[in-house]
Amino acid sequence: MFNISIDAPVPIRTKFRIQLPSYVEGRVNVSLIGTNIRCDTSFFVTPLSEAETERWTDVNSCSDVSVSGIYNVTISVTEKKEVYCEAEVDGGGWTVIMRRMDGSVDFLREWEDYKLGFGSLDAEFWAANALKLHNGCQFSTETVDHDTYEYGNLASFYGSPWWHCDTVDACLTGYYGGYDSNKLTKGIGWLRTWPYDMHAKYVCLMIRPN
Ligand SMILES: [Ca+2]
Repeated sequence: MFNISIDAPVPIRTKFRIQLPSYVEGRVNVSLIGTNIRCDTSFFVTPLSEAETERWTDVNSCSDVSVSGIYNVTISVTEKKEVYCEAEVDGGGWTVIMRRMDGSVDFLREWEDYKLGFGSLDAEFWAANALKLHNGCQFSTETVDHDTYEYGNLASFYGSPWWHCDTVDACLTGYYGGYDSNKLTKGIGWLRTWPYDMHAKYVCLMIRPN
């Protein structure tokens, strides 16, 4: 059991998972028919699995793996694709579609980047085809306004490309680096954790079939 404190350090190279208090954990405002989605945010950085020996292994899906790591999964009859599978959280079987952990990748990107995916499966990334997810609202980026907010573009105002509707309740693609008085609305936030003084250092967004 870990004591939840914002000041507590993460044991280096230790494999563990923190049970988050309910107010920083929850379901992202995105629905997907036939699929579960889970979003974990934390004020700590969760060490990645070091299952290097499993890398490149062909599997049908993340449901088939028992150790978290990068696998070559079957997308269709003719196509395979590398993805990061999470095998330990809540029974496993998750395909990770987004992770942020150190600020090494810029998430304030254009539409095409979000469509194709970017970053590194070893660290921070956005997985391709994630735009197929939707919550009834369309995905917006800084220069592509698809939200229903009539006075402007929330993705631009909050520095966070997302499936924004007419308000912002998730800022998972926001600026990595915490509170900045000049960037009040820019940070990695989730419901009540933002936009004030609690910015997540770790985000993991993942999906699995029902
Ligand atoms: Ca708008």
